[in-house]
Amino acid sequence: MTVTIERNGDIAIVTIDNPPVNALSQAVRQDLWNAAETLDADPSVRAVVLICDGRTFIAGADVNEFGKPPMPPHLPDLVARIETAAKPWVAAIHGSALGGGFEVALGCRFRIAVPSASVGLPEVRLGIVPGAGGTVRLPRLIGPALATEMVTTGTPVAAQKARSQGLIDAVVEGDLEKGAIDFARSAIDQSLPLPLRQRGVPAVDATFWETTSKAVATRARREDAPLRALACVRKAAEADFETAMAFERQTFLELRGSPQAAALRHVFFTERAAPRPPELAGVEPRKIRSAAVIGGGTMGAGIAAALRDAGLPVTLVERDEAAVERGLSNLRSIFEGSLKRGKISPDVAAERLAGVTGTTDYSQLSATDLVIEAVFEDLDVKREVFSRLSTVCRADAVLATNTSYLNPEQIAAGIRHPERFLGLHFFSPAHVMKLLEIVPTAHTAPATLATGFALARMLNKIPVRAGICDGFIGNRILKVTRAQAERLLLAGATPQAVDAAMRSFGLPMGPFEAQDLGGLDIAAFQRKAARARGETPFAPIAERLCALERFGQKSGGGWYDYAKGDRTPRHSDIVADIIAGEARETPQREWDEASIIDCIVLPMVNEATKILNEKVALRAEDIDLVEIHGYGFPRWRGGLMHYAEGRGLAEIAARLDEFAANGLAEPPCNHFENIGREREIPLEKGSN
Ligand code: T1G
Ligand code: NAD
Repeated sequence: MTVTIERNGDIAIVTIDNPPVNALSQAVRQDLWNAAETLDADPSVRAVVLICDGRTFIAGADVNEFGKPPMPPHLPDLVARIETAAKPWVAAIHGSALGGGFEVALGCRFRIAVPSASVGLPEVRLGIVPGAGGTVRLPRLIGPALATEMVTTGTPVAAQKARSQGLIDAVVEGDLEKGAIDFARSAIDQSLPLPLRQRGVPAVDATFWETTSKAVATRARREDAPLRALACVRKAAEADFETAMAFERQTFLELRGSPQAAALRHVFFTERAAPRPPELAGVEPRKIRSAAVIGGGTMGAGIAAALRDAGLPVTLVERDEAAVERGLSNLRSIFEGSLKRGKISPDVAAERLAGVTGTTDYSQLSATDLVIEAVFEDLDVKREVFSRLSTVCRADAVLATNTSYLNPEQIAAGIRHPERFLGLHFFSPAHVMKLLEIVPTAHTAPATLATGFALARMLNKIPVRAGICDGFIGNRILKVTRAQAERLLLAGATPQAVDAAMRSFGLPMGPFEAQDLGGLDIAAFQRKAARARGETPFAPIAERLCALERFGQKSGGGWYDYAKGDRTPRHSDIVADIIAGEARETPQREWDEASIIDCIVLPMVNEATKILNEKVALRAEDIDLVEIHGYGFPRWRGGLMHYAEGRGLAEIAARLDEFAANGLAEPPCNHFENIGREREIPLEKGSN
């Protein structure tokens, strides 16, 4: 039994126990239905409290049932059954009431929650719309404007705010079950509010739908679900309850089988699997109770902030007192930024900063559990840091480097206890970006590696294991993206056309805009290092721009020109001349959007395939996560390899051959069609 019924006088308590998150499996739906029948038939019951065991209230429909034929009782019918029950139901919420879980709560006459709870309709994040009346009941409860915000973004609302918006009726401190029973008992002595189905939708002004539709379309880019969710809320406002319910159900069923929903489901499960890779099953991570960061620059400060956000005390080590002050001031700016954006309160900001000790003295690290190095990208400097750490720190302290391009094996060469060393490659800004590449060396112990994954869980990051090569997984693919973008320029495309095509594909920014924002100098520095190693990196135009000190927005121009104080990219005659000069030998051709996209994205797939063949990445899913969380690859495309499988690997290989014949890309690598995916989700064709 997933549902039990207990009694407290004239109040019945219905408890769901379906770990891990009380999802609404068929069994739960059936048991709840039976409970409603039983309690309606019992004259001694005057009200019903619906509460959940375990970590959370109902987290939604059971996503595992999405690929299967729907089984009765269907969720919309169950919600209606509860809503029309003879006794009022009170939803008592802890954890999250999400999706179908919140829809069940909307079917209840009252909702109360503990202060740490949140409620929401996150269906758009799975490429669908609510399927059990969420878009129809919500505008009746809080009006179309707030309802639209909730269903088109999918962002959950925390209890206090939910109370002030009218989403819930009360926030209860202390024991939830007792609070719910008391609430129910006092509610039945007063006149009951109408069930939501009997209420009207408050009016909005004439321009609301048009304005909102434009805003949602801009935010969603090419994602379908948010606009479809808006259409459902609008239907709820303009049609009667039953018509709106049918419209929502129809939209839900259409979207559920769509390629976007399949891609988003794939990402959902992949993200949840990432922190616990099967190869580390049973390996006990080391305990992390304190941390240190060496270097308080851009990355060091960001990493320190992430560690503080997770509640760890942090020691920040810099090379001299002035640098310590700069590092602490970098951290202060990060916390002030979070404060300004309303993410933390002034008290929390002060507490976060107070938990950081700045020092130049390595001996303060003798008891620290984890040390992350983020000093200059220079092998000698890093080796010097680790030789000091390896004598000062405990033999079982985990030592990590945040290097982007250096070889962690060389950084760690000669340190004592090399089994405690690994690479932890954070992305900038480190307190915001979700991706963490975890890079073991040949000596890294399984427990050290497991500690990297455990740390990712503590920091709420998405960990991906990467093998050692130039750029690990993400930056190695990025090099191909950038080289292809330049090849396109040489073959007749403009930076504007390339950037527009990649935005239309779903990236937040095109490759040239992105370089102008981040600065062209970092990549130039890396190319210089690569040339010193005897390699021949391909960036003929970027090299020319750097020679002119056109480093991007920060120097007033890069791939584009910028007016003072304005970040709008503008055409640059200088860049056009450089491109024309470099392109003299290359045949020019017309480029449409789809060909530009193929000429960039398909070589990325080819590189990713090499990465898999070399076991630099262990799973195609890992590449999906790296691209989504490190580089803004559209989530609704499921990541680079999910997209590739949707397109068809044979078709991609043929396209790569065509590009290669024209000198526009490398031919497909060996074993191109063997990308070794371990997938559970059925494949559906991706759309371009
Ligand atoms: N169905 C099945 N399994 C689920 C699940 C779900 N809805 N949600 C989570 N899990 C599994 C997850 O895979 C993991 O499994 C374990 O629970 C713990 O999750 C009709 C259409 C609730 C905030 O989108 O946001 O309702 O790896 O690691 O950090 O309109 O899970 O342990 O085997 O994430 O404590 C809408 C998604 C569905 C909620 C808990 N609901 N879940 O976070 O744990 S659509 C959602 C979450 C819908 C109706 C429709 C989070 C969480 P395993 P976790 P957590
Ligand atoms: P940065 O120049 O902003 O900061 C480096 C800091 O290290 C400076 O504050 C410097 O004073 C300090 N430092 C130098 N030598 C030191 C020593 N011996 N002891 C203590 N502190 C010392 O550089 P950054 O951008 O923060 O990069 C740091 C590392 O992170 C590099 O290895 C870089 O490749 C890597 N990384 C950078 C990014 C990025 O986007 N900037 C992303 C991922 C990884």
